[in-house]
Amino acid sequence: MTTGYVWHERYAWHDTGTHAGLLPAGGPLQPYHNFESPESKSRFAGLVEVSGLLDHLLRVRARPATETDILRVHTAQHLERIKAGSAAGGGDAGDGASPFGAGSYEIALLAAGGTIAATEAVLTGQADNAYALVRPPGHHAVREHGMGYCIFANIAVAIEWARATQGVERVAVVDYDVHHGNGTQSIYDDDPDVLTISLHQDRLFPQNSGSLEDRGTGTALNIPLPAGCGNGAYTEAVRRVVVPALHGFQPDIIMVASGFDASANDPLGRMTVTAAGYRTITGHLVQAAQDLCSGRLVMSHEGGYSAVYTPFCGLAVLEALSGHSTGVGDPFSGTWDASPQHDLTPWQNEVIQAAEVLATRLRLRQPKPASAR
Ligand code: 9RB
Ligand code: ZN
Repeated sequence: MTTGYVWHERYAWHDTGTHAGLLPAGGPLQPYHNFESPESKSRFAGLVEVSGLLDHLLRVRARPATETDILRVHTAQHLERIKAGSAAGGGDAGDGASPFGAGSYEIALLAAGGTIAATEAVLTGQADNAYALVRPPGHHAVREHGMGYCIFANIAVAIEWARATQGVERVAVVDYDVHHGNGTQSIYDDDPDVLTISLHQDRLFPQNSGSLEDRGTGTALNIPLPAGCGNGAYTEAVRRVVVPALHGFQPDIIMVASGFDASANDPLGRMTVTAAGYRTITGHLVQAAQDLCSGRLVMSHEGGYSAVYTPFCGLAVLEALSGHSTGVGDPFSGTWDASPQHDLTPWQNEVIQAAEVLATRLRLRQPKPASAR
């Protein structure tokens, strides 16, 4: 299997400023860094190289998205505001929680464009699947503004590029970041050709979206898992809800919002997924892509704030995508894999059961017959 891989050092230069985690520093808050700092992502990129996996991946060059690419998804006002703010030394992308620095406009274009480049590698057959390790993330950004650390909706920009230039028609988005993929969902709320599936911690962020009842006009599927879910709940939800929904939808390509903030060591999420869990989830997605769309699967990096653990979760995902094992494994597995928190509980199962029902009731345009695809 050939797996495309995007990383650009410039992604680490996106400056989210001096914070104390989520909050601006000051008063009683000693300056620290923003949770959304370059560390977890650049250390992931470092491990991809040091583990030797890089030698088994196809390096895909990141390129900036064009204004045309961005404007297929976002308003001109949003683009102009980010461009001007970035040129003036920095600002906030929209919600008071998405700070950016000088030059972040160009870096955000490179993040959206990196996701386009990964998608292009897969659609042109250079790669079977691909991983875009980009920053800033994208899944909270709505058409009119940024949100939750996101500036532009990287995956939506890549989807619209693929639909406008590559003849792609039906796209499924699977979002396993611990936060609700509200931005991607809102962009496709009434589009029967794009299915958005989000697994997330119930009412974490944004606090009032992503409930089971939140279904857009029928093309969104939300699986709001209670805090405390581990590998059991996540892999069951993917196997019993996500995979059947994908089979019902029959996408031309599967896009994945790959955040590692549901991991056992994350400061923002309250879940306990381990590298083994991410490996299993990825295995299910790779299999679904093989069954449905010639293996076409593109992942774009979102959250994940444990600087020490995110790299190993990411490596597990890349190994599962490429089919190559580095032998590095998960040095932390002894700490977390034996935890009873991985067992599926009745209250977790209840949510998954409810979502299983919803997966059979999506309002989707009939797929074209296989002979016409
Ligand atoms: C807002 C605040 C947040 C909370 C969570 C995230 C996670 C993003 C992510 C981002 C920002 C505060 C809106 C604090 O990882 N997504 O995948 N910020 N929340 N103050 N205010 C006004
Ligand atoms: Zn997140």
